[in-house]
Amino acid sequence: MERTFIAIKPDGVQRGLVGEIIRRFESKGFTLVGLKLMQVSKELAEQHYGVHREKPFFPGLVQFITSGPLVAMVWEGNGVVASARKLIGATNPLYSEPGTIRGDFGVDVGRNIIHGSDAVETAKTEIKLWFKDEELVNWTPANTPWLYE
Ligand code: 3AN
Repeated sequence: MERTFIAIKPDGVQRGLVGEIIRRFESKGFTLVGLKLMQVSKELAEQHYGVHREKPFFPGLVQFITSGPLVAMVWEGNGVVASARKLIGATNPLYSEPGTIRGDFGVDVGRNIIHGSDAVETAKTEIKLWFKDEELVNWTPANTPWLYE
């Protein structure tokens, strides 16, 4: 079963959106297999956003991600990587559709509430970066026969 890495960034935590965001993933039918509240180190932030190292917004992004508690999660389900990106919405919340997390709750690309892996391979790398194997739980929710044919 496919898995993706999702992080509620410090703005989402400070704004009290943790419950709302988890509810959206649960209601959709995805399974939570990893969850922790953490203060992110500069090293982890720089590794996670390594592809953006040369971008002008990189220092501000690292500063922001390390500025307060963040909720790191792994969600599992059929096509969860692409589906989570749809639930999250476009990178710039001003262009995210209403009904998406960023579309409903954000106005600034530098404060876009949530991160979701952009591809299955990226998800594998990010899950390894953020979680130890023993922090992930393999389980099958009781409602599975009502979610999958
Ligand atoms: P996404 O998070 O939708 O995959 P990326 O990977 O292009 O978007 O960007 C990673 C993060 O970098 C974004 N979530 C956002 O926080 C930040 N970011 C991207 N573009 C900008 C920008 N022009 N100004 C400030 N921050 C940005």
